[in-house]
Amino acid sequence: MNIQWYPGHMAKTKRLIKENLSLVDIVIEILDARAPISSRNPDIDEMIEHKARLVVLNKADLSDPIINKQWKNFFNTHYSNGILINSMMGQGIDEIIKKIEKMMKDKLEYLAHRGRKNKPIRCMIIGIPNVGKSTFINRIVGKTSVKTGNKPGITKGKQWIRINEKIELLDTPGILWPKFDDQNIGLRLGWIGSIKDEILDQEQLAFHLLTFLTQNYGDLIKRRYKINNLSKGTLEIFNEIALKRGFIIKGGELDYQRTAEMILDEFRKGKIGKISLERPDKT
Ligand SMILES: Nc1nc2c(ncn2[C@@H]2O[C@H](COP(=O)(O)OP(=O)(O)OP(=O)(O)O)[C@@H](O)[C@H]2O)c(=O)[nH]1
Ligand SMILES: [Mg+2]
Repeated sequence: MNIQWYPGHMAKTKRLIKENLSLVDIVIEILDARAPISSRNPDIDEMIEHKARLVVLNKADLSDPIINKQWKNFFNTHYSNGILINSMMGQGIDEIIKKIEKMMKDKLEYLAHRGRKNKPIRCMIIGIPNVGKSTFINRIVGKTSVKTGNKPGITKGKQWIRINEKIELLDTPGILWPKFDDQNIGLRLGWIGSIKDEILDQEQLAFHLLTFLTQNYGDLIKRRYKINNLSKGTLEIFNEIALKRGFIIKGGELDYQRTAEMILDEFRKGKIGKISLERPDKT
């Protein structure tokens, strides 16, 4: 499965980030807690240079709690910060505001000293498509200020949002990188819904996901799809799931497309269970 994707708007977003960088104090890099390495843009270090950075692992409600802790330690060790959050429900959001204020303490004091209290700290939110940037902003602001959606490519341009008298955020469109050297990165990005479904073969994507899940989260697959024996191979398991769900097309054939979409959808919504696709000790 060859995954290559770099539409024009990605190049535009990269320019947008570069052009606005001088206006911001902190870059908030949002990663997907299920795949913190694959969801990290390798160009980011080069793009944001020495700007202060806060690493946020979003969708921590969908990932494996044990591995979440390991990632938190990993990012705290290597990048001096890493906060686990759930933008849907708001967990971890307060910690972020405190962290931003702490990181910018000197600047806030300096501005207050100069009598320029109303100049806010500006944070740019960046991350790959569908990672939850806009949801995070809405949660932090406490109301729907920007559009969100369960597919990539929702945010089209930049937008400034004031969260309180001290902090202003800049929402940006999701950005992916030109090519995925490692096939597994492409797969994980497909699984978490950061690559448009239309350009990927859903059956292959789901088949690979099911293989990963039976190998790493076998008990969850057994429980969700009532499978007793996982040793029979992915194809057989896939067929069994299709049959159990009654996904059959005219003539009695199994509906692979529908089964594939269902497995991907259930994984993305966390219905199979709390699953991490990457762990720090395997990178
Ligand atoms: N379970 C869960 N879902 C989340 C979380 N944050 C965001 N989502 C969902 O993820 C989907 C994508 O959210 P958006 O905020 O639109 O993502 P985005 O990064 O702004 O996406 P683009 O604008 O397309 O780059 C939506 O369906 C959100 O409801 C989270 O912490 N947990
Ligand atoms: Mg968005």
